Amino acid sequence: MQKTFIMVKPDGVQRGLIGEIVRRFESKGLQLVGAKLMNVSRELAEQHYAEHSEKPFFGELVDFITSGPVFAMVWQGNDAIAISRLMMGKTKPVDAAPGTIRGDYALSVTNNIIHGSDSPENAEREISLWFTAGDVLSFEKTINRWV
Ligand code: RTP
Ligand code: MG
Repeated sequence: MQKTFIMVKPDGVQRGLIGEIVRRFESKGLQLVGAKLMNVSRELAEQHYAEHSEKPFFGELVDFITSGPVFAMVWQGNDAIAISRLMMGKTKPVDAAPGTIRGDYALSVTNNIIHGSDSPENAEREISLWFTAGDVLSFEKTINRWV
């Protein structure tokens, strides 16, 4: 069973899309095992996006992620990382297919609603960066056998 870190970015929170995004993930059959609405410090944003620290858009990206509350989550399920990335859609608005979250709701490469871990290594790193171990639960959903 794989875990992934998913975050509704400040634009998604402001636009009232938390419920829609949680609904899509729940409908897919993934299981929510951790969640919190929170403000993001510059330090946390810089650590989270450390791999992009040399990119020209880094400053804008950190400004954006720290601009308002985000909804941070941990979801689990078979192939949760790849499935979540498919549901999110591509980074560039012109490549994000209709039916995906970005394809349906985002027109901007910066204001793109949602973050999801892109590899098992990054999922592990991001979950431990955003959550303390005790805030990620371990419990069985009996409906799992049906999906
Ligand atoms: P994320 O990490 O937020 O889930 O997005 P991603 O994997 O689809 O894209 P990534 O390459 O990791 O880039 C991280 C975020 O940086 C912003 N970005 N801006 N101006 C640009 O060319 C540019 N490229 C990327 C996006 O907000 C992207 O989500
Ligand atoms: Mg990324």
